[in-house]
Amino acid sequence: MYGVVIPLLLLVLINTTALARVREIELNLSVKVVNPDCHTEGYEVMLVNGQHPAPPIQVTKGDEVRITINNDPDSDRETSIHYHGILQIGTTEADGMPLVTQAPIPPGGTFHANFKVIDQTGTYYYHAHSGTQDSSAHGPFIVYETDEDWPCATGNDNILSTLLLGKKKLHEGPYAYDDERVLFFSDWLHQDQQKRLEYLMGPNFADIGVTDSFLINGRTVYDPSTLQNDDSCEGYSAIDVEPGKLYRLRVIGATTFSAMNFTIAQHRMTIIEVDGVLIQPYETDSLLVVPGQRFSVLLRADQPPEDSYYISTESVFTPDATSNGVAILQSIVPKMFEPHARKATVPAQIPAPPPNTSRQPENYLFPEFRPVYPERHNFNSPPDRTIELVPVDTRMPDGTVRWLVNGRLAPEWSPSLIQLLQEMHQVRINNTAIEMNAEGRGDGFDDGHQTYPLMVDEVVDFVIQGTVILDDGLCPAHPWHTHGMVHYTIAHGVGAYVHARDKDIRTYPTPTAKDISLIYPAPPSTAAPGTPCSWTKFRVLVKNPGLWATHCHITAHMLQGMRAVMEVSPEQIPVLQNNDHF
Ligand SMILES: [Cu+2]
Repeated sequence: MYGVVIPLLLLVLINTTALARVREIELNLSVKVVNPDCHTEGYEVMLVNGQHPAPPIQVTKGDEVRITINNDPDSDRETSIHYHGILQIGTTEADGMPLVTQAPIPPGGTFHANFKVIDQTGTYYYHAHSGTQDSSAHGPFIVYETDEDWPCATGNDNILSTLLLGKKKLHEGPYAYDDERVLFFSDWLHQDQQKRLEYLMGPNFADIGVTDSFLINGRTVYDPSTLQNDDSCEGYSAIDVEPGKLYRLRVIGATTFSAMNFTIAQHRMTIIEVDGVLIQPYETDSLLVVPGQRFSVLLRADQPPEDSYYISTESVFTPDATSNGVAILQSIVPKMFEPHARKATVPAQIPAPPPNTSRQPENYLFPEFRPVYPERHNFNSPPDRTIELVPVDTRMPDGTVRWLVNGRLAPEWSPSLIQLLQEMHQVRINNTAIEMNAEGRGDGFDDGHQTYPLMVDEVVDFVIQGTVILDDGLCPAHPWHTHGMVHYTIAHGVGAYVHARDKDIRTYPTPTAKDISLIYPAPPSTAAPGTPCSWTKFRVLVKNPGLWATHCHITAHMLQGMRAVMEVSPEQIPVLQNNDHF
């Protein structure tokens, strides 16, 4: 009998995987009070579908995604959702950047984001891009290579085949593993989200401070004694693994300003993915994750079964910050008729994270990463031109702090740049700004559109210059993110970038496509605020027409102006061609 059933079933499976699917997803945003770290009280934040983290969006490469976003009528704040790392090829209007690719969604409003996930796989996430909402309105966005690579536990369509044929391996590229888990890191502040926004943007802003708790999969415990005294405290997140199996951990750095290093007690990790791109195996026992950055690591559950192992975090670059992000890896032998979930066993004493022996920043930047699929581009070649961005935080006459980029305040288009361009008869790229920049005159900025115009097929290097910040002499790290395009970090250095002297420097022998680059931090100095103190250069091979924000992924910095918009070949942006689209 099986001889008949199985071939039929396989036929069905093969047929379904060949077809791109339409995935319809509804995201309902609303304001709720939550208390994920068992602090004395909860705080008011924006959530997606009432959950934190938000439910994962899972798609297969090539799928068409149709997302409906509803902002609750009682939410009292505008919102928008960005799909971080998804390139939005041909669909800039679905990128979710408020004031740039869309008007913000008002309370009670609805927005439809329709896009295809083209030629991308791996680990991404989605988050609100309005105000400070990204600290809570966020969830994983996973792109599988084929429908067969979906993990069973989270909606594999092939449960029947699993029952009949037994468990099979999951794959991506050359890698195979038994199952996968998500480690979703976020910051938690003991402050209402809207009050935080008012503080950051208002005249009383002093500094962005430190996080109160690191959450792992939406939970930690602020004060471990709560675990004994408060039954309502849900405790730490538990990650269940079966002894002997090989897991892909999808690590998502959804923090809003913290850079954190994490370790898993008694386990080593093999990094295989950075920002959606597969890399050759890289062994480590700790991993720095900065805001917006994702990794996948392979982890073998090879430690004694029926035991628990701490996943612990340590704040990097801000040593006085909390290190209370804790979760528990529990190794459980599955029992046939027992529910799998079990509350993690927590010893009374939470051990301090093990000391990190590789704390020098250069060890965090992984110049040794090598992509699985080699890049054809020669990164030693000169670019067509170089755009230098120098962000400086500045105390304004009204007492607020704003980051000026190349001396300019961040533009605020109303209701959005895309709509302003749509209303024009014809949108032309500013060739003069491009030519002048290529000749070393001007920084490439178009004063008309308040953007940096780029042309498809150009090779453009970006230098992001770190500068000494106000008040404390720090030269902090900035995790810089590009929307709508990948980039390749090719060099970094300390002090000021001087093009004539530094243009040929390369510090990354095998650049890997990414969407987050850490702008190199430097030791504190006595130099005046605004003094250049470190720099990082990344290369963009311009391909995707659209309006693409690029910004520091420390939300406070972005909101205060550390951002710019790349306007790529506007005459080729589909949504600017047919004006009746909107
Ligand atoms: Cu920053």
